[in-house]
Amino acid sequence: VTIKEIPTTPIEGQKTGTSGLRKKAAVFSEGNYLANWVQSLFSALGDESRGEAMVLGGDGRWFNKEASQIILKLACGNGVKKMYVGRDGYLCTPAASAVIRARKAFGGFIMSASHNPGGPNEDWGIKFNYSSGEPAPEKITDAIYGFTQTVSTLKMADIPDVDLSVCGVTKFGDFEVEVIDPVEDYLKLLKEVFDFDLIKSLLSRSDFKMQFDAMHAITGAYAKPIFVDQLGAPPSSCVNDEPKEDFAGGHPDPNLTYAEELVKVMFSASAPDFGAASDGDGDRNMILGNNFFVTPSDSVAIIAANAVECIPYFKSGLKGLARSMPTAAALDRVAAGLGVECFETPTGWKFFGNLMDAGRCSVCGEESFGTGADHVREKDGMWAVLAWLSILAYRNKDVPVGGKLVGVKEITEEHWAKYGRNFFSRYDYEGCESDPCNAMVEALRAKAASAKKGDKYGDYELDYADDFEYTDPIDGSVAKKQGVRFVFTDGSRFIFRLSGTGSSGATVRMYIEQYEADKSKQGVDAQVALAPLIKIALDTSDLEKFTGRNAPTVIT
Ligand code: VG1
Ligand code: CO
Repeated sequence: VTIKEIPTTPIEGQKTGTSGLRKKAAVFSEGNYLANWVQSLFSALGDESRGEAMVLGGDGRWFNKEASQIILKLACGNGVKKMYVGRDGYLCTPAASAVIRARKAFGGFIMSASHNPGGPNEDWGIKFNYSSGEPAPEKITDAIYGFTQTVSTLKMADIPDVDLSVCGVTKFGDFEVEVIDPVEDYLKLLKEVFDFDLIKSLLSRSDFKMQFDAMHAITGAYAKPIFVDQLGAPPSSCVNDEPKEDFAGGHPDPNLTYAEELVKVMFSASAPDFGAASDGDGDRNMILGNNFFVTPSDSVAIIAANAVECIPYFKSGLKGLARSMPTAAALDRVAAGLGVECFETPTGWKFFGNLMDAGRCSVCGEESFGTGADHVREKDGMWAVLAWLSILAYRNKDVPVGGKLVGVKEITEEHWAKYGRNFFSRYDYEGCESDPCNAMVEALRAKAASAKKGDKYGDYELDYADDFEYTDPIDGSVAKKQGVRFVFTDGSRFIFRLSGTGSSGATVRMYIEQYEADKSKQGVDAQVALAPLIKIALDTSDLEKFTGRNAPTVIT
């Protein structure tokens, strides 16, 4: 195979955010934008990836097909020996993590901008994951960024495009491309984690109905093979389950705003018993019951509390739990109950991997609809859905058909009654101008620095305020400026941070949490319970003055 040395010049701004590099698809597909970044990755890896196998897949969005061919040529040109590629370039993010682990690959590429819309006028993204299937740590993403500033030559193999539509092996000299079924390795793993017969006993009941919404994105390729073919659900229980390059013009983010279609069905008189949706790349999930929404912070806590009993993979116990800092502390209460460690990490999945590799974390989650476990090193939407179905199946296994089923709402309320309820809400202000948002966070930082214990904020008394900083307990690396938080003496908090996954402008995220132990007060709507604290957070931040916004674009 001939390797061509193609001259190139650095392109500004190729810095990785919370989860990979994300830009407008038009930017990525222009000139050497993608090739520069991929070449810089190989330069950062040095000889590490030479002679190794790597994995490639993505969420099926526009430009993935062309991008796959560019990446294959660069991989070959930089000495990679073998590439495993999901058929049609498909691999949902957790499946990519599973394939890296199952095939003992050196690492892999995930072509996705996750929950961001797709298409020629929307977003594209790419992420590199290491050999245990985990998103690359900041050390390596910083090194890649360094190389993007000096890259001058692309090492591209002179090979033809590979047909990715059929499984099989194609060889080019010593280099090999194997197109694999995108479901197989992942399904095999899920079968090891869960009791499929137990779940099947629920999904095949005539008195249980579920609706899974793939939002026209990648889990469409997984929904039918798993829920219908393996678990006996009727085909009508999967909707929007054909992956589209532009996600049918939708915004594949499973929350109460963007998963509108599912939310309508689940909050209607004829609602199914269980509803779920996942995002563009299949790592997020939203869980709904009949006329009921489970916040992601509660969801991970409920899964953790029931895992040992209901999920075979955890039968010998949980090693520890972890959540990102803005995630409500419901999980901490479960950890305390189980007598295991609970870690508080910065936002983004990359911080959980070290804890899992060290055998100190079994289940973890984020408030942003991310839930997962140590069977892979990514959050896993399908896994979360199967975990909930396992809990429901277990709780209802002795209920005769036509009897009163224990539902998502009952399970959640029982959980609150036992552990207390952590009211939680997140406000997103999307598409703001960057400069005023940065100024607002700077001002909040200054306020936090000068705030004192005992300061009064309405009825709340300050315990401490800071900009969250995390020291990784395994490798000692430090992540600074991860969110400005004001924490009160009763554990209530508000937090502000700027999104690191957007492709332009700024998104402000405001997180509000308040604990309620009194059972009689737990049934209140979260917006009502949190209203006083929300007002205090908005006043303290001067958000309206800085951003000009008097309402968020998304409320969770
Ligand atoms: C958001 C979420 C974060 C999540 C990240 C990637 O980041 O808040 O919890 O890990 O997206 O999710 P940010 O920086 O925009 O707040 V995904 O589904 O894009 O891989
Ligand atoms: Co995602």
